[in-house]
Amino acid sequence: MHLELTSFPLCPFVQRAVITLKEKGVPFSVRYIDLNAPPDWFLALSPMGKVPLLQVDGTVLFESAVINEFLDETHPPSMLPVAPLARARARAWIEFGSNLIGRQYQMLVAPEQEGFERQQAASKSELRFLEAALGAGPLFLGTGFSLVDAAYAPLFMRLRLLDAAHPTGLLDELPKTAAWAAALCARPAVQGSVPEGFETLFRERFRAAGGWVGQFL
Ligand SMILES: N[C@@H](CCC(=O)N[C@@H](CS)C(=O)NCC(=O)O)C(=O)O
Repeated sequence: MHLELTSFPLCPFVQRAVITLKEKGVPFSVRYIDLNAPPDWFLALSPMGKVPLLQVDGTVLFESAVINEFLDETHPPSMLPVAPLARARARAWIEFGSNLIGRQYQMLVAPEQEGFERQQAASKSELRFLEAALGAGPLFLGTGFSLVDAAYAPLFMRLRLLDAAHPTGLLDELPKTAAWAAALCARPAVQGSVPEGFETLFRERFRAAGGWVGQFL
């Protein structure tokens, strides 16, 4: 099976798929595009004009959660629980993580401090739900790496960069979430899931985006 991922270097949703591929040790190739000037071949292939795309022997898959479930089903052992209820719960928290990634992006590009703080407050409320959902750790479902972990690692990696520049306090008083974030950021597959120079690219992009927080990056 030939797997070709289409990526934008800073995209957290692409990173979810890369983490899953690396955790499973599955070979794949990547081609990067510039989302500010997407090539015609990409626009012709991507139904929503978004990355990630995963071409599987030429068939196009899109949506990070769908891509990750496909990778999981085709490369056992599974990173999702077997029992339907536990499986559905894991999927629900993956979707919740997508929403948090969206809020993080809104924090990074909010033109005014007030908009930044509004997203920060909303993120904090949502993270409290996550804290309540976490077990004994160190990972979301315990000791085994799951697709929930793959879904949140990009969020926490970016939060670290943001916190180093302008402390958000988002993980303060959320000890389980903070420990989970640290465990994810320490994993080799997570560290190896971004292209070289990622931190610099991240800072440059969001400085250039003109958001209020960009001045600290
Ligand atoms: N729900 C999608 C979100 C993917 C997404 O938003 N990708 C962004 C880059 S991080 C994108 O391609 N944006 C281009 C656009 O919206 O035009 C997923 O989980 O794959």
